[in-house]
Amino acid sequence: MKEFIQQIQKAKNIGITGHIHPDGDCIGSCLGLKQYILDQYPEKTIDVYLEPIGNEFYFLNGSDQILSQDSGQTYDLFFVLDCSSTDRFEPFQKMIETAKYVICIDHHISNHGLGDYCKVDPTASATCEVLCQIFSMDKVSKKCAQCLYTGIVHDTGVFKHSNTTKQTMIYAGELLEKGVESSKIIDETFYQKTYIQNRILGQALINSFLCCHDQVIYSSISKEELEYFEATSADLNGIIDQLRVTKGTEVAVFLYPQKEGSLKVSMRSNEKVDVAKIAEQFGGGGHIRAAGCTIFGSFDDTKQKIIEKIEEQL
Ligand SMILES: [Mn+2]
Repeated sequence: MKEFIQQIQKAKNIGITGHIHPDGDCIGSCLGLKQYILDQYPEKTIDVYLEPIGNEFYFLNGSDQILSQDSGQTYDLFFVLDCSSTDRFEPFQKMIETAKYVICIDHHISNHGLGDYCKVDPTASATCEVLCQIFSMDKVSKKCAQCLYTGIVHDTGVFKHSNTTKQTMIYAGELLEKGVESSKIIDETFYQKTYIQNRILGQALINSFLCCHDQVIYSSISKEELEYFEATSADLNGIIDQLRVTKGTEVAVFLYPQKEGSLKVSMRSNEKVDVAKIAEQFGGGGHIRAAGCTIFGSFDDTKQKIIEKIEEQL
């Protein structure tokens, strides 16, 4: 990718961001890209902008320098990673608009092109995997590899989702060779849960019910429950994946309220239903088997709308 290297060489200062509610792939790709550029061009100024990240990711190099608010700076080059639409980087939109050149790197099938140059590979398991394609592996340091490996681990659900290909494993193997602490990353960033996270997961499982001839499992967490458990939206990661493994179900849906009064809808499917298509109809996006959207409305109305769309596909 000539464009990638040329633009980096030209730029004095570079901004990097990913999507709101940053997950492992978003954080890993942003910090991995920063590290990769710094390893080769230590003189460049590179700032990563993300909403606050979970402390399980603090071991990644550069995580302590992440900026969570628009600094008002103008950048020569801005990278938007793991983001399929503009509302997904909304807190930093102004800086992206004023940047001289914007490169988007992503793997969401719902990404129809962002920025001045856009590289989207929907067959890649993670944005970190797309970065593996772009980077020269011999120039990837251990610090960078830790970030990329974390992203791949998270978006593949530890190499278990159907997006895990032979190529994913080849890249993961190459990253292992860099000295990546695989067990630590998998245990401490993926499986470990805090007491609060476990309790709210339990509540979500209790709240769940089956519908559409037991093919759909549906659950939600209310604002009152979030307050009761002293949980934030970051504590809800992983609930949808636990719902998905309910034997006999095809689709899992999970809802929770966001700050602005909207509802966040996460969806997973196992074999048939294209949940990205449903999410797109509500202005969201994602992948065929994992997608999400934001809906303004009541829990009941939203439930009806989503179930209707799922039923069309079942
Ligand atoms: Mn991703």
